[in-house]
This record gives sequence, C-alpha cells and structure tokens, in this order.
Amino acid sequence: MVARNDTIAAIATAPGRGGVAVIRVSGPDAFVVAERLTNKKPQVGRVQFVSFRGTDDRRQAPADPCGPLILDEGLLLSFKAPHSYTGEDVVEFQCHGGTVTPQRILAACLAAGARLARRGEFTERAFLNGKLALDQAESVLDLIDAKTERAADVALKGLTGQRDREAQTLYEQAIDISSEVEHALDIDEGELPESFLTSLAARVEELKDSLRSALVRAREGKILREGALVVLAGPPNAGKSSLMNALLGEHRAIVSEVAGTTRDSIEEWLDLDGWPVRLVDTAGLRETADAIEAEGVRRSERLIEKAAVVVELGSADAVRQPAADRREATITVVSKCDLLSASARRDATDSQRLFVSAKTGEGLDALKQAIVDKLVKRAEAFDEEQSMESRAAAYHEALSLLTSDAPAADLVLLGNALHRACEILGAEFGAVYSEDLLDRLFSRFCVGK
Ligand SMILES: Nc1nc2c(ncn2[C@@H]2O[C@H](COP(=O)(O)OP(=O)(O)OP(=O)(O)O)[C@@H](O)[C@H]2O)c(=O)[nH]1
Ligand SMILES: [Mg+2]
Repeated sequence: MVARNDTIAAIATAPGRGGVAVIRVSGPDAFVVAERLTNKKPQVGRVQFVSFRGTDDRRQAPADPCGPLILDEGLLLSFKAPHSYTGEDVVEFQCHGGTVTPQRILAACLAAGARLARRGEFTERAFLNGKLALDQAESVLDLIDAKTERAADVALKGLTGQRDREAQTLYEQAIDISSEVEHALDIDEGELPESFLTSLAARVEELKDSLRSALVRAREGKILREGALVVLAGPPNAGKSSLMNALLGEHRAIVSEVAGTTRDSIEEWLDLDGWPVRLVDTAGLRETADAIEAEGVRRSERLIEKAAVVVELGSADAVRQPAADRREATITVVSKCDLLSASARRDATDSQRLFVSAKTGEGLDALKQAIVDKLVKRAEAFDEEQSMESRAAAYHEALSLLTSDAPAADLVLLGNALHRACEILGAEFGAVYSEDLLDRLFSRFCVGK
C-alpha cells in the first residue's frame, strides 16, 4: 500500500433518502475539481454558496443550447493541505440528499478528473499522512458502527488516543521494573537492600493488576464493538417470540398458540444498559418430521452454541438443564409466570430461575439485568474465548508471562519475562505496523470515509 498522488471522490453520507448529502474530494486536484463544478475559486475558511454544474460535454451538446446543466445548489467547504481530514487538499460539497443528486454530482467530479475512492481510502490517506494513528483510524470505524452510546464512548477513547496512552502507561510501568531488575543483576547480591525483593514483587503485582483491568476494558470493547449474541431458546410454545417482542417493546415476531410458529430465527438489535445485544428468537427445540421445522431446529442449536448468553425458557416443571459447557452462559427462565398458581410458584422457586411474564411485564427488568451481568462476567473471564482482538491478546500474553515464567525470586527469569512483556506492550502503541494489517483494516470502511 503506497500513498498515491491522485484525487479521489466519494459520497460520504449514507445512501437513501435524506435532507443533505456530502460529497468529499481529496487530493492535489481537489480545488480544480471544485472550480470546474461550481465555477468559483474555493476559499479556505469560508462556506460558499454555489450551484453545481454538470460536465462540459453536456454543456456543449447542441441539444442543450441553454448553457451548463445545473445539478443542484448547495455549499462548498474547502480545506488546504495539511489542515484537512486526510492531510491533503479537500473539498466537500453539501447538496440535497436522495438517490439521484449526489450520484450526479459524484459523476461530475469523476468527469472533472477525480477517481472513485476505494473503501476507507480517505481514512487510509489520513493515516499515511500522519493525521491519525492506527488505533485512531480503527476507532473511526468503531464510531461509525457504534450501536449504543457506550460503544461510541469506547470508540471515542480510541479516537482521542486514550487507548494508546493506556498501552504506553503499561509499557512504561514494565520498563521501570525491568530496568530495576537489570540493575540488580549487574551488582553483587550482597549490595541489594534487604527490602528489594519484597518491593519488587509488590511492583510486579501492581503491574499485573493494571494489565488485568486493561484486559477487561479491551474485552468489553470487543463486545461493545461487535455486539453480543443473546439467544432465546426453549421448546415450542414456551413464549420465546412473545418475550422477544416484550424485550424489544414492539411486535416484531409472530406469536400464536400453535406450537412451531417460529421456523427461522429472527434477529434485532437491542440496547441493554449500553451493551449492544443481537437478540435472536429461535424455532422451538423439538423432534419433528417436518423438514422445514427440522432445519429451523438445527439453526437454533447452532445459534445456542455460538451465543454469549442463552435465555432458556420453559414452564416451571420442564426447564431443561443447560449442557455443562453452556451453563455459565445460560439464564433459566420460567415463562408465562402469570399463569402459575401461588403454590406452583412456591414449588418452582429456586435462586437459579427467573420468573418472567411477557404478558404482564413481570421479571423483564430482572432478566435484562441478568443478561448484562453475564456480559460483564464474560468480559472479565480471561481464558475461555478463542478470538481475542490484538490488544486484548497482547495484554493477556504480557500478563501470563509475568504469571507463569517469573517467580519474583529468580531475577534472571523475571528479567526475561519483563523484557518480552515490554516488547509486546511497546508494539501496541509503537510504529510496528504490517501492511497486511493496514489493508485488512481499511477495507472494512465504507466508501467516503
Ligand atoms: N399468559 C401468558 N401467555 C403467554 C405469555 N407469553 C406467551 N404466551 C402465549 O403463549 C403462546 C405461545 O407464544 P409464542 O411467543 O408464540 O411462543 P414461542 O415459544 O415463540 O413458540 P414457537 O415459535 O412455536 O416455538 C401464545 O398463545 C402466547 O399468547 C405470557 O407471558 N403469559
Ligand atoms: Mg416463536
């Protein structure tokens, strides 16, 4: 991937109907493109009211003797390098939204010499021109994708460099201890103050605590970014679809007294106390001869395996016990609790079960809280997850180096472990980037960003 000298253009706003759209142009010819479209010299630091004109071919067409085709009226904003998002000359056109006008203005930009931008190319240029660090570039994407305020807050921490500073602080903490150990290795053991080893052990423990908290934050970040899969499961007619609707506060899934109503899974986003949750209603689990329903059941089972949290519904006497490996992730719910008599309810009460009624709303808040609690626990559980993002993996690795290989009494071992931990932490905010990593990151962006 190399910095290019051409000029790129793209529609920066989401497609579809909207009041205003923004077309962004970046590169050495950005101002030329703007002048050809608006017939005005771009002026930095001013908002210019302009008419956007079509391409020259159209103006010269004999069939159109009335001069240039006006595509729209709107605003022109101009930024001179390096004081722009990308660090290059940038112009932004604000025009009316919708499907046609932004596309026509984009086409006019291309006819005026710009090239259509690839996904993420604006942010990639910002990175290559030193306007954004890698973590910040990644955070731009997270901010765009954020589904809850909490997720947006985490992305902003990355964008403003707070996450890099966190890695840097940990690195410095490790370097400090490491240099003390090096020093201790250089001098005679007899010259070390008596308290040296005790205070060293305490500082290593402090560093491990900091690493642990950073790891929890990094893992929360992953859940906040990607959302957590929460699956409603249970036998047919248990009230899964009704519960889905009650949690969403809308009639999203079809509910009926016929067992086997839901055949395919239904998915919606839900904001639970800031945690973005992918809530999925599934086909009821049962043996069935119906081929379509059987496929639905298979899909439910696959979803249950992947879920961060499984909400298992059943009547008081029929709640299935979750498989051993899914127990941590499962919340057991007695649904339709409004139908239970007082005595049946007493019999079924145990601390592991939540009584919930989609009809009366009883227990809904407790269920939401239980889901959030599971998500927090999941962020705190260190080992079980396979796919850790790079920063969490780095913190995890540094932590395990200091835990397993470094008895504080053996200074040589501790010194080695600290050395390796410093390398790992340093790479988290340092300048060690691989091209592959960059290509993978920027291709996840939308065009125009
Ligand atoms: N009294 C009462 N009835 C409920 C409650 N929740 C669901 N029902 C009823 O139970 C029946 C089944 O509800 P659904 O939500 O369709 O159940 P489901 O688990 O999605 O069923 P399948 O999609 O067939 O697997 C419907 O007649 C609902 O009206 C509840 O909290 N209280
Ligand atoms: Mg259903």
